[in-house]
Amino acid sequence: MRVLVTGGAGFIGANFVHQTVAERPDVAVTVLDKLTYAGNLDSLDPVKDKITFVHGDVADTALVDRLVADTDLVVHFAAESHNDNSLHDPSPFVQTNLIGTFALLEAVRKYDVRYHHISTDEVYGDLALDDPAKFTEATAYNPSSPYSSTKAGSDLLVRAWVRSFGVRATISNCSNNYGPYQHVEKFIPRQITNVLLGVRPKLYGSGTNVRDWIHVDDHNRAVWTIIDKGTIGETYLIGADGETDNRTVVETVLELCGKDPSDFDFVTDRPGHDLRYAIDATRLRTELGWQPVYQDFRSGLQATIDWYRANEAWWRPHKDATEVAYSRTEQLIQP
Ligand code: NAD
Ligand code: TDX
Repeated sequence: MRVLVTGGAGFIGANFVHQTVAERPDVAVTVLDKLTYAGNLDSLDPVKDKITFVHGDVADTALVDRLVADTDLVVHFAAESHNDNSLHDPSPFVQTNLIGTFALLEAVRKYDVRYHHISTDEVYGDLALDDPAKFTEATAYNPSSPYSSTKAGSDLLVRAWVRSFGVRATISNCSNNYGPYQHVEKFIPRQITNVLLGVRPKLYGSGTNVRDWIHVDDHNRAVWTIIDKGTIGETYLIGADGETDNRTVVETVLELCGKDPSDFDFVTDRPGHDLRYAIDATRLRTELGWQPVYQDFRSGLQATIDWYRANEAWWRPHKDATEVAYSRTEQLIQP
């Protein structure tokens, strides 16, 4: 089977490529990636002799047409993925997340190629902290940020291309991922690398916001499960019951690094900051038989800290520029 993985030099896509090369010797992987600030070829170094890498843009219709004509499956990870960036400059989010998805959909439609669309739980907006509800496949779309609204729009394009043109597509909406190769702009790697460098972690607002953490390998195994067993045209939510508030995450990182768990700072909150995400993955578990391997967030976090400690050469070149960008808008506040 030939698979075109878009965004394969990013966090989740690179882990998907590693897992696929290790566990599916019958699959030939081609990665299409623009290598934006978030893409890193070093993340593919361990598998570089076993895959084909194409440097290019998912919105480049001629290139996408040529690559899709020559594949059996497209798994579309490529996106602008950081909420904070989308608040400063939404333009690349509209271009890549909407126009890029449109280009892929037109190509898979033309060549009748199976397509899996990677999306996020943020398309559903947020939940109150004390609400017993979780997101399900039936929850109405209500995105908050430029990032999540462009992801929601891209999901809707996929649904329309399934219904109007018979495109053979599935969609997955996953909760917050953690694990190796995640860019240091994101919450968990930012705080781990801060602590490793002796810098105090930074919590937005009151630190009470809740995210539903899942290990990236569990996300990617769920994606393969949906490709193997999912029903065309359907959406599946992916989550591992990992609800944790941000303050607890920071305290746990500090503790696992042997530091004082209260040694962090509060900084200005993200505008429009979603309060809580929570996924009900019953459908994926019962209909398709998927279960997460990483059931214990604390041990998954420990393994992730160990990875960042052992792979400073991977993240150190990107750390200073990331922190300079944050320092332009971030200010210390009292709790
Ligand atoms: P990332 O920012 O780490 O990686 C994105 C990759 O896409 C990079 O390699 C980048 O170079 C590439 N890219 C960006 N624009 C491109 C373009 N126009 N053409 C080709 N390549 C381009 O993102 P991630 O965290 O790995 O997220 C991957 C996907 O998973 C995204 O679609 C995101 O919305 C979704 N998702 C992420 C999470 C999470 O917690 N990180 C959770 C749920 C869903
Ligand atoms: O320094 C920080 N301090 C802080 O308190 C950063 C970077 C973040 N935060 C908070 C904001 C969020 O409540 O931590 C939480 C997680 O933040 P991010 O890592 O930026 O993730 P989030 O905005 O929740 O979105 C992530 O999950 C869903 C991914 O970036 C998206 O691509 C995915 O769709």
